Amino acid sequence: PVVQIEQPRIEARPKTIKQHNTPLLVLYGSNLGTAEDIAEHIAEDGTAYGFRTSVAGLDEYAGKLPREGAVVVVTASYNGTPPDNAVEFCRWLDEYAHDGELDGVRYTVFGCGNREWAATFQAIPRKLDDALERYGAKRLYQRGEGDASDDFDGQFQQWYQGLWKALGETFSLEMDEQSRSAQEPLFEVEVL
Ligand code: FMN
Repeated sequence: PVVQIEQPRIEARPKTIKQHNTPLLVLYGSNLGTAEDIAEHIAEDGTAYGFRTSVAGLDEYAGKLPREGAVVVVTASYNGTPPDNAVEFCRWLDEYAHDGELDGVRYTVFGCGNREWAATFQAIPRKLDDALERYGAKRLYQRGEGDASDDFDGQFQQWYQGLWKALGETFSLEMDEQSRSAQEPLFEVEVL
């Protein structure tokens, strides 16, 4: 079955807080736009939280992950293989990356998947999460999994709620928790 996913809807945004300019790079692996939309919204919220944000497809950063700030990866899988704009990134990890190459990189991963592809559910997010750690990057926050055949939005929200706190702790930032309710969703992804 074809699963149609609506554009994420912005519910509320963090108020602008102190501009600390910590770099936040949000990378996506996406064919149909779900992971890309989520990446864009994470970046927008990051800007509102005072980060210096950028968003790009994973392939643009093959072999070039920054050691300053944080990297958030949002990616889908297609029959266990990478989305079109993550092929080179995965090839770099498979064939060229070596131990210690990613020392100093801090990252987290959210995977967009669908359990109807049971054998390869979350294959690429899991692979990237493992490989980044193996080559020396530090996971600053646990990987999240969204399942489009289930409560994708709820699963995303649960992961997302802890993301800014983890980033704040990693970089010793004063995140203004009173600027918004921690329980209030920033946006929803509806699976139709
Ligand atoms: N999800 C998985 O977890 N594992 C898969 O192997 C997988 N294969 C897919 C193959 C096809 C042809 C399609 C249409 C979807 C597949 N999915 C799989 C689900 C997509 O990864 C999921 O819908 C994701 O949100 C799509 O993200 P995108 O819109 O950013 O491309």
